[in-house]
Amino acid sequence: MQTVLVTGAAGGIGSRLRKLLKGVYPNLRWSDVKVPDDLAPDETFVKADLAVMSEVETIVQGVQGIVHLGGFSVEGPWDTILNANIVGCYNLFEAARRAKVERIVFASSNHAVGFYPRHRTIGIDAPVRPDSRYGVSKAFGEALAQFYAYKHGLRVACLRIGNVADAPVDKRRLSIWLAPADLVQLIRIGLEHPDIRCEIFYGASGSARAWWDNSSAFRFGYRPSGYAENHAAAALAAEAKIPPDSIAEWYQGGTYCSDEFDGGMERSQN
Ligand code: 15L
Repeated sequence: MQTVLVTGAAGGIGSRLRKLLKGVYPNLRWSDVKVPDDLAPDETFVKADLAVMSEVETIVQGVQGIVHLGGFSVEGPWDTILNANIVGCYNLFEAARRAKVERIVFASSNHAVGFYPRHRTIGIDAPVRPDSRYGVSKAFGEALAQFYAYKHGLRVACLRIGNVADAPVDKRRLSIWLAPADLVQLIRIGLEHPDIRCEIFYGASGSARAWWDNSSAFRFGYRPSGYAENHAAAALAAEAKIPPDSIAEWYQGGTYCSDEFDGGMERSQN
């Protein structure tokens, strides 16, 4: 990988990666709809709106790999999700195909499967069960990945990211926390491993309370360095300050499930 494009450079994960990926690939091209506040003089940045195909075509020129973090990163109104995550993700994959990009690492999310109850351990064979319009857009991105991989030969790794932070911030995050260094490890597997075809990995570090069977990532050599339980005391102390929410606490997606909830199927057992 000579040149790697990373979209979403101004976001929370993108801002961390601008430091963590420095020097890993010879040329890094960063992009976002807004210029990052802390852009360094030695960083190559190209502004682009993912919803505008001509702008996406410009940023993908001459790159071999893409880390696609760009889009709206939480639940939002339909128009926002539609433009940033659905149209934007389609434009990214389609422009990548036209430009003969070899690989994409797609930042999917745990919210593509958020409506599984916490007592279930799910692998990558569980059907998507999005908990929000945002989660639906991530499931759409995973479907695009399969389409472009099997139809057009793009190599894609979809990372169902849990929660990237220095440490798990509450009880739910003890099950889904992803240490920044482990995210880098997963991205590098996606961009570099010779056997990547179209894979789904859970973006989680080690956890005694895991809800996900991440053997698909382990098969590709993923060995998480972070261990959530080391931070349990602080996370549980923070949890004690959060108001009770029986729906959020039942499902893996937390408040993404309880927000706007009127489904009646409270606490689905399966
Ligand atoms: C996500 O997908 C979001 O991007 C992030 O902001 C968090 O809400 C995270 O999921 C989470 O579930 O903690």
